[in-house]
Amino acid sequence: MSFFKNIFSKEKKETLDKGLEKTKTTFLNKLSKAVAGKAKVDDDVLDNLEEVLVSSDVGVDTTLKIIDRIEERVARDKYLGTEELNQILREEIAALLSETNSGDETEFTIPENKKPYVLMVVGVNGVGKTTTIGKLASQFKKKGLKVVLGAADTFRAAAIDQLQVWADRVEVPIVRQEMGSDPASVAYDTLKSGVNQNADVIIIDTAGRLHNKVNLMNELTKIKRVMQKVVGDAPHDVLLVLDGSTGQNAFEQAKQFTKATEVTSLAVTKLDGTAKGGVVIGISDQFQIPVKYIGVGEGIDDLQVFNKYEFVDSFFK
Ligand SMILES: Nc1nc2c(ncn2[C@@H]2O[C@H](COP(=O)(O)OP(=O)(O)OP(=O)(O)O)[C@@H](O)[C@H]2O)c(=O)[nH]1
Ligand SMILES: [Mg+2]
Repeated sequence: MSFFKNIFSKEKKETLDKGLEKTKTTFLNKLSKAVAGKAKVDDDVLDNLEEVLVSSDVGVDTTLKIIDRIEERVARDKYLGTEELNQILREEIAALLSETNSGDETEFTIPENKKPYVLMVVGVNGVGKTTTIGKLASQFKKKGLKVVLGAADTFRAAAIDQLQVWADRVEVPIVRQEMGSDPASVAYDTLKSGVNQNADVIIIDTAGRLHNKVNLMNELTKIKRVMQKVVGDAPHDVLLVLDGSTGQNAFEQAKQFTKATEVTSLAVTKLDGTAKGGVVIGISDQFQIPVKYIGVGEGIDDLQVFNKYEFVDSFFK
């Protein structure tokens, strides 16, 4: 058992390393420029470091926390060589993240006492909701769980078809209606069907694009209310998907969405191919809502349970 677990962890690490490559290379390049010609960490180096962190999308508030920690260390240790800065940053960022709710899990799991476990996926258009649902369905299915998908993004015909493609690929049932039908009605049908089929996990896709924000939020509220007619405490998780490649934009979206509707967990996608992966550090630090998953590619296995220690490890390796 532990043998297989080790193999899996190694694969996970390789995927994560590959996914974070651009972020890491860019970051480490900037970092080495920031300390060029300097033997010790002084005010100049700290100023440069601040710029490096902000420009790596860590976010201003989190950057200031990190700089404070390093200043404290400089004051305590008197002499900090710049060649140690990488290691020190890694330690301080890990320590900072250890205080957050994000990234405590290592495996795709759901609570045992919720059956069916209802997961509703929200977020603005194009962030990777449907893809994340497909990947999640695959992971849950691998765990031996029975998964049912609900195509409650009825705003575009293509959205329904796209979820169907994932359902076919993963080989899980999907509940769908015509384009333009009431999303709450699709969600209701999905929960009914899930309960009938004795499903363990039900995942509901929702539209990111409606005529305006108020409409969107009202619709999400309505979907929740209608689902509760079937499963009293549904949804058990409202997962907000954010596109990590938009950097600070993802951050803003998280702020606005969490203000407008109840969100219980976060997924940050498209970390591969972007240098903005630092945003995960800022989001983990700034939100009470945990980052649960990260997307590191378009493939079916390119969704990972976010673990802050693995993340920091890959980030600084
Ligand atoms: N590289 C990369 N691409 C991703 C990732 N996640 C999603 N994508 C791509 O992002 C694009 C949009 O993904 P969707 O899943 O359709 O996004 P959505 O939020 O459902 O979009 P709408 O249905 O239009 O609201 C697709 O081309 C996906 O393949 C990721 O982790 N990495
Ligand atoms: Mg979609």
